[in-house]
Amino acid sequence: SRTKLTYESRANLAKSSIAKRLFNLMATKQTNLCLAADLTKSDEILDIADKCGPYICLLKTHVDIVEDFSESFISNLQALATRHNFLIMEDRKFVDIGNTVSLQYSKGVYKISNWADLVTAHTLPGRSIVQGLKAALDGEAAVKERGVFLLAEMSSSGNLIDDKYKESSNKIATEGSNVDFVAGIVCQSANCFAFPGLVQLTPGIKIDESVDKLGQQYQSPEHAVKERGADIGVVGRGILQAGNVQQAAINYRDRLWAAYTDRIAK
Ligand code: 6AU
Repeated sequence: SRTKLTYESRANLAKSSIAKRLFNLMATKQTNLCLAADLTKSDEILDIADKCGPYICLLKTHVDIVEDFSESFISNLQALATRHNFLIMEDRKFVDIGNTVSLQYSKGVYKISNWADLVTAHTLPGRSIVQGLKAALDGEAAVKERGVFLLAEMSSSGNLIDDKYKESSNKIATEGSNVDFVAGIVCQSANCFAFPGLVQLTPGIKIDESVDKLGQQYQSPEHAVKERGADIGVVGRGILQAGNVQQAAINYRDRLWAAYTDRIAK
Protein backbone atom coordinates (compact mmCIF):
# COMPACT_ATOMS: atom_id res chain seq x y z
CA SER A 1 0.00 0.00 0.00
CA ARG A 2 1.07 3.64 -0.45
CA THR A 3 1.83 4.05 3.25
CA LYS A 4 4.78 1.61 2.98
CA LEU A 5 6.50 3.62 0.25
CA THR A 6 9.14 6.29 0.86
CA TYR A 7 8.39 9.91 0.08
CA GLU A 8 11.18 9.82 -2.53
CA SER A 9 9.55 6.96 -4.41
CA ARG A 10 6.17 8.64 -4.21
CA ALA A 11 7.67 11.82 -5.68
CA ASN A 12 8.45 9.75 -8.76
CA LEU A 13 4.86 8.49 -8.98
CA ALA A 14 3.20 11.88 -8.51
CA LYS A 15 1.46 13.42 -11.53
CA SER A 16 1.34 16.93 -10.07
CA SER A 17 4.62 18.88 -10.24
CA ILE A 18 4.05 20.52 -6.87
CA ALA A 19 3.26 17.17 -5.21
CA LYS A 20 6.61 15.90 -6.56
CA ARG A 21 8.31 19.00 -5.18
CA LEU A 22 6.64 18.60 -1.79
CA PHE A 23 7.49 14.87 -1.45
CA ASN A 24 11.13 15.63 -2.38
CA LEU A 25 11.30 18.56 0.02
CA MET A 26 9.97 16.36 2.85
CA ALA A 27 12.54 13.67 2.08
CA THR A 28 15.57 15.96 1.88
CA LYS A 29 14.58 18.23 4.78
CA GLN A 30 13.36 15.23 6.80
CA THR A 31 10.14 16.78 7.97
CA ASN A 32 6.47 15.92 7.51
CA LEU A 33 5.20 18.70 9.78
CA CYS A 34 2.81 21.39 8.58
CA LEU A 35 2.38 24.39 10.85
CA ALA A 36 -1.14 25.86 10.91
CA ALA A 37 -0.20 29.51 11.52
CA ASP A 38 -3.68 30.51 12.69
CA LEU A 39 -2.73 33.94 14.05
CA THR A 40 -4.40 37.29 13.38
CA LYS A 41 -1.43 39.70 13.16
CA SER A 42 1.01 39.52 10.27
CA ASP A 43 4.04 40.09 12.53
CA GLU A 44 3.02 37.14 14.70
CA ILE A 45 2.78 34.91 11.63
CA LEU A 46 6.15 36.07 10.27
CA ASP A 47 7.76 35.58 13.68
CA ILE A 48 6.49 32.03 14.07
CA ALA A 49 7.34 31.25 10.43
CA ASP A 50 10.92 32.33 11.11
CA LYS A 51 11.19 30.34 14.36
CA CYS A 52 9.54 27.15 13.07
CA GLY A 53 10.56 27.42 9.39
CA PRO A 54 13.59 25.09 9.68
CA TYR A 55 11.38 22.25 10.97
CA ILE A 56 8.37 22.34 8.62
CA CYS A 57 7.65 21.29 5.05
CA LEU A 58 4.53 23.41 4.79
CA LEU A 59 3.14 26.55 6.40
CA LYS A 60 -0.63 26.79 6.28
CA THR A 61 -2.40 30.15 6.39
CA HIS A 62 -5.98 31.36 6.83
CA VAL A 63 -5.34 34.74 5.23
CA ASP A 64 -8.87 35.98 5.92
CA ILE A 65 -8.19 36.07 9.69
CA VAL A 66 -5.21 38.45 9.30
CA GLU A 67 -6.23 41.89 10.58
CA ASP A 68 -3.40 43.90 9.03
CA PHE A 69 -3.01 42.16 5.66
CA SER A 70 -0.64 43.87 3.22
CA GLU A 71 1.43 43.01 0.18
CA SER A 72 4.61 43.29 2.25
CA PHE A 73 3.27 40.59 4.60
CA ILE A 74 3.10 38.28 1.59
CA SER A 75 6.55 39.19 0.26
CA ASN A 76 8.06 38.74 3.74
CA LEU A 77 6.36 35.36 4.12
CA GLN A 78 7.64 34.29 0.71
CA ALA A 79 11.17 35.36 1.66
CA LEU A 80 10.96 33.17 4.78
CA ALA A 81 9.63 30.27 2.69
CA THR A 82 12.67 30.58 0.43
CA ARG A 83 15.15 31.01 3.30
CA HIS A 84 13.84 28.04 5.30
CA ASN A 85 12.67 25.92 2.35
CA PHE A 86 8.98 25.35 2.99
CA LEU A 87 5.87 25.67 0.82
CA ILE A 88 2.87 27.89 1.56
CA MET A 89 -0.70 26.57 1.64
CA GLU A 90 -3.66 28.92 1.89
CA ASP A 91 -6.40 26.90 3.56
CA ARG A 92 -9.20 28.73 1.75
CA LYS A 93 -11.49 25.68 1.46
CA PHE A 94 -13.06 26.87 -1.78
CA VAL A 95 -16.61 25.55 -2.21
CA ASP A 96 -18.53 27.16 -5.09
CA ILE A 97 -19.15 26.95 -8.84
CA GLY A 98 -16.09 27.01 -11.09
CA ASN A 99 -16.50 30.61 -12.22
CA THR A 100 -16.77 31.93 -8.66
CA VAL A 101 -13.82 29.98 -7.26
CA SER A 102 -11.75 31.12 -10.21
CA LEU A 103 -12.41 34.75 -9.18
CA GLN A 104 -11.95 34.05 -5.46
CA TYR A 105 -8.63 32.33 -6.15
CA SER A 106 -7.05 35.06 -8.27
CA LYS A 107 -8.86 38.36 -7.53
CA GLY A 108 -10.02 40.44 -4.59
CA VAL A 109 -7.82 41.73 -1.79
CA TYR A 110 -5.74 38.58 -1.37
CA LYS A 111 -4.97 37.43 -4.95
CA ILE A 112 -4.24 33.99 -3.49
CA SER A 113 -3.05 32.44 -6.76
CA ASN A 114 -0.16 34.95 -6.89
CA TRP A 115 1.49 33.62 -3.74
CA ALA A 116 0.06 30.38 -2.37
CA ASP A 117 1.85 27.29 -3.69
CA LEU A 118 -1.12 25.22 -2.56
CA VAL A 119 -4.76 25.79 -1.62
CA THR A 120 -7.55 23.62 -0.22
CA ALA A 121 -11.00 23.01 -1.69
CA HIS A 122 -14.14 21.08 -0.82
CA THR A 123 -15.46 18.62 -3.41
CA LEU A 124 -19.12 19.43 -2.71
CA PRO A 125 -19.59 21.38 -5.99
CA GLY A 126 -18.19 18.44 -8.00
CA ARG A 127 -15.26 18.16 -10.40
CA SER A 128 -15.80 21.65 -11.82
CA ILE A 129 -14.18 23.12 -8.73
CA VAL A 130 -10.78 21.83 -9.89
CA GLN A 131 -11.41 23.14 -13.41
CA GLY A 132 -12.43 26.52 -11.96
CA LEU A 133 -9.20 26.86 -9.97
CA LYS A 134 -7.06 25.88 -12.96
CA ALA A 135 -8.91 28.41 -15.13
CA ALA A 136 -7.67 31.24 -12.90
CA LEU A 137 -4.07 30.44 -13.80
CA ASP A 138 -2.37 31.78 -16.86
CA GLY A 139 -1.12 28.85 -18.95
CA GLU A 140 0.43 25.44 -18.42
CA ALA A 141 3.61 26.72 -16.77
CA ALA A 142 1.57 28.54 -14.10
CA VAL A 143 -0.57 25.43 -13.48
CA LYS A 144 2.62 23.44 -12.88
CA GLU A 145 3.67 25.69 -10.02
CA ARG A 146 0.37 25.39 -8.17
CA GLY A 147 -1.85 22.70 -6.72
CA VAL A 148 -4.93 21.94 -4.67
CA PHE A 149 -5.65 19.58 -1.79
CA LEU A 150 -9.22 18.25 -1.84
CA LEU A 151 -11.06 17.59 1.41
CA ALA A 152 -12.34 14.02 1.58
CA GLU A 153 -12.88 13.92 5.36
CA MET A 154 -12.95 16.38 8.25
CA SER A 155 -11.69 16.23 11.81
CA SER A 156 -14.71 17.94 13.37
CA SER A 157 -17.19 15.82 15.29
CA GLY A 158 -20.55 15.36 13.57
CA ASN A 159 -19.34 16.43 10.12
CA LEU A 160 -21.67 15.42 7.28
CA ILE A 161 -19.17 13.52 5.11
CA ASP A 162 -20.10 9.86 4.50
CA ASP A 163 -18.33 6.98 2.72
CA LYS A 164 -19.89 7.76 -0.64
CA TYR A 165 -18.81 11.41 -0.52
CA LYS A 166 -15.32 10.28 0.45
CA GLU A 167 -15.16 7.85 -2.47
CA SER A 168 -16.41 10.44 -4.97
CA SER A 169 -13.86 12.98 -3.70
CA ASN A 170 -11.12 10.46 -4.30
CA LYS A 171 -12.40 9.93 -7.84
CA ILE A 172 -12.40 13.66 -8.58
CA ALA A 173 -8.76 13.83 -7.43
CA THR A 174 -7.54 11.35 -10.01
CA GLU A 175 -9.84 11.71 -13.01
CA GLY A 176 -8.91 13.21 -16.38
CA SER A 177 -6.99 16.45 -16.45
CA ASN A 178 -7.41 16.96 -12.68
CA VAL A 179 -4.40 14.75 -11.89
CA ASP A 180 -1.80 17.36 -12.81
CA PHE A 181 -3.35 19.90 -10.42
CA VAL A 182 -4.59 17.87 -7.44
CA ALA A 183 -1.54 17.45 -5.19
CA GLY A 184 -3.20 15.67 -2.31
CA ILE A 185 -6.14 14.92 -0.07
CA VAL A 186 -7.05 16.34 3.33
CA CYS A 187 -8.41 13.39 5.29
CA GLN A 188 -8.33 11.37 8.48
CA SER A 189 -7.77 7.78 7.34
CA ALA A 190 -5.46 5.65 5.20
CA ASN A 191 -8.35 4.27 3.14
CA CYS A 192 -9.47 7.65 1.78
CA PHE A 193 -7.41 7.15 -1.41
CA ALA A 194 -5.00 4.62 -2.96
CA PHE A 195 -2.92 6.51 -5.55
CA PRO A 196 0.60 6.87 -4.01
CA GLY A 197 1.32 10.03 -6.01
CA LEU A 198 -1.05 12.05 -3.81
CA VAL A 199 -0.08 13.50 -0.42
CA GLN A 200 -2.29 12.78 2.61
CA LEU A 201 -2.58 15.88 4.78
CA THR A 202 -4.08 15.17 8.20
CA PRO A 203 -5.11 17.92 10.63
CA GLY A 204 -6.28 17.43 14.21
CA ILE A 205 -2.94 16.49 15.79
CA LYS A 206 -2.00 17.31 19.37
CA ILE A 207 0.15 15.49 21.87
CA ASP A 208 -1.73 16.11 25.07
CA GLU A 209 -5.40 16.77 24.32
CA SER A 210 -8.24 14.91 22.65
CA VAL A 211 -10.79 17.63 21.83
CA ASP A 212 -11.32 21.39 21.96
CA LYS A 213 -14.53 23.17 22.99
CA LEU A 214 -15.71 23.67 19.37
CA GLY A 215 -15.80 20.17 17.92
CA GLN A 216 -12.16 19.62 16.97
CA GLN A 217 -11.00 16.02 17.58
CA TYR A 218 -7.29 15.32 18.10
CA GLN A 219 -5.04 12.31 17.73
CA SER A 220 -1.35 11.79 18.49
CA PRO A 221 1.36 12.20 15.82
CA GLU A 222 2.11 8.46 15.96
CA HIS A 223 -1.53 7.44 15.56
CA ALA A 224 -2.04 9.85 12.65
CA VAL A 225 1.00 8.60 10.71
CA LYS A 226 1.04 4.89 11.56
CA GLU A 227 -2.65 4.04 11.90
CA ARG A 228 -4.35 6.71 9.81
CA GLY A 229 -1.93 7.06 6.89
CA ALA A 230 -0.99 10.73 7.34
CA ASP A 231 1.93 11.83 5.12
CA ILE A 232 1.91 15.34 6.58
CA GLY A 233 0.60 16.14 10.04
CA VAL A 234 -0.97 19.56 10.55
CA VAL A 235 -0.35 21.12 13.97
CA GLY A 236 -1.81 24.47 14.99
CA ARG A 237 -2.51 25.15 18.64
CA GLY A 238 -0.22 22.31 19.77
CA ILE A 239 2.62 24.61 18.67
CA LEU A 240 1.02 28.07 18.77
CA GLN A 241 0.06 27.81 22.43
CA ALA A 242 3.30 26.23 23.63
CA GLY A 243 5.56 28.17 26.01
CA ASN A 244 8.43 27.70 23.55
CA VAL A 245 7.05 27.45 20.01
CA GLN A 246 10.38 26.53 18.42
CA GLN A 247 10.93 23.66 20.85
CA ALA A 248 7.34 22.51 20.29
CA ALA A 249 7.88 22.51 16.51
CA ILE A 250 11.05 20.45 16.95
CA ASN A 251 9.18 18.02 19.17
CA TYR A 252 6.29 17.57 16.70
CA ARG A 253 8.73 17.30 13.79
CA ASP A 254 10.74 14.61 15.59
CA ARG A 255 7.69 12.55 16.53
CA LEU A 256 6.00 12.81 13.13
CA TRP A 257 9.23 11.96 11.32
CA ALA A 258 10.04 9.01 13.60
CA ALA A 259 6.51 7.68 13.03
CA TYR A 260 7.08 7.87 9.25
CA THR A 261 10.46 6.08 9.35
CA ASP A 262 8.84 3.39 11.55
CA ARG A 263 5.97 3.07 9.10
CA ILE A 264 8.14 2.47 6.05
CA ALA A 265 10.52 0.12 7.94
CA LYS A 266 7.84 -2.41 8.97
O1 6AU B 1 -4.26 22.11 15.40
P1 6AU B 1 -5.42 23.07 15.43
O2 6AU B 1 -6.70 22.40 15.88
O3 6AU B 1 -5.15 24.33 16.16
O4 6AU B 1 -5.64 23.55 13.90
C1 6AU B 1 -6.02 22.68 12.86
C2 6AU B 1 -5.96 23.37 11.52
C3 6AU B 1 -6.91 24.56 11.35
C4 6AU B 1 -8.09 24.00 10.58
O5 6AU B 1 -8.67 24.98 9.72
C5 6AU B 1 -7.46 22.88 9.75
O6 6AU B 1 -6.31 22.44 10.48
N1 6AU B 1 -8.33 21.70 9.47
C6 6AU B 1 -8.55 21.24 8.15
C7 6AU B 1 -7.78 21.64 7.00
C8 6AU B 1 -6.35 21.71 7.02
O7 6AU B 1 -8.28 21.76 5.92
C9 6AU B 1 -9.49 20.24 7.91
C10 6AU B 1 -10.09 19.56 8.99
O8 6AU B 1 -10.83 18.60 8.81
N2 6AU B 1 -9.77 19.96 10.26
C11 6AU B 1 -8.90 21.00 10.53
O9 6AU B 1 -8.66 21.28 11.70
O10 6AU B 1 -6.23 25.55 10.60
